[in-house]
Amino acid sequence: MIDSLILQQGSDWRAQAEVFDEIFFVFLALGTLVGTIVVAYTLWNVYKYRDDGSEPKEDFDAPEVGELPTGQGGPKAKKLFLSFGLSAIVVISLVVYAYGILLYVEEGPDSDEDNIEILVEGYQYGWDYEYPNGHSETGELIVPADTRIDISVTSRDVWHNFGSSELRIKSDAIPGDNNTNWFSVSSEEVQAQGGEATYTVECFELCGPGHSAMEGQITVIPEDEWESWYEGTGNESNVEGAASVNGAAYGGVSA
Ligand SMILES: [Cu+2]
Repeated sequence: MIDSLILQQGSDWRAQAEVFDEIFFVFLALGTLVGTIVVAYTLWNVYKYRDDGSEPKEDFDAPEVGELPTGQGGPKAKKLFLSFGLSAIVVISLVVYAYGILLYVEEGPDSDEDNIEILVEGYQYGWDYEYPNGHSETGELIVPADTRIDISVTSRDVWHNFGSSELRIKSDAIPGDNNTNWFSVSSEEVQAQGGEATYTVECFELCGPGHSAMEGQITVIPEDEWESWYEGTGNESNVEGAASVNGAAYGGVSA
């Protein structure tokens, strides 16, 4: 369930996939535990206080609507306030826990080394990626392993949504707006996938008749391989002019 390999090697970075799976597991476990206790306690009381005909009915003091139960809850309805209190503690703990862990997802891990910033631009129907040196690619985003990749997502026409299910990243692509997100893939994972880890990119916002075919790919390669590839693109960009060079130099999909 949890793919803990999508991290930076040898660091305490946690992949978004791992964080989301943990939140899901904690809520599932706690929900199951609380649900089991509540249902079991209810059934036990239903059995314990069943009407077996032995109690006289005339002097039964039935509670009225809006009245706090006092009888079985003790003189000050202890059980009632105990259950309210426990529920409040559980709910507040979950809110604080989930908020804290989602802040990490929002901000990303601390990185001593340089992060790589990629500008992602959606269009009908595909994805363009622009690297810091001005080089751009269509369809396939090639990035190094063990590096934090910061993406800034926008669109040049209508609303799209850039996302990869496997990496658990997803960001709205809105014209005139930039949404940021990040991901990182470890070199162990790249090795496990045979020296090149690939992840499908899809559009998650219905954007027109070509929406369902609006796919791209994120390709993660070892850092040294990536660096020599990236240097090549820099030269290429200098020769042919920045911004709109579409050399599918590394090979793989192109839109
Ligand atoms: Cu789209």
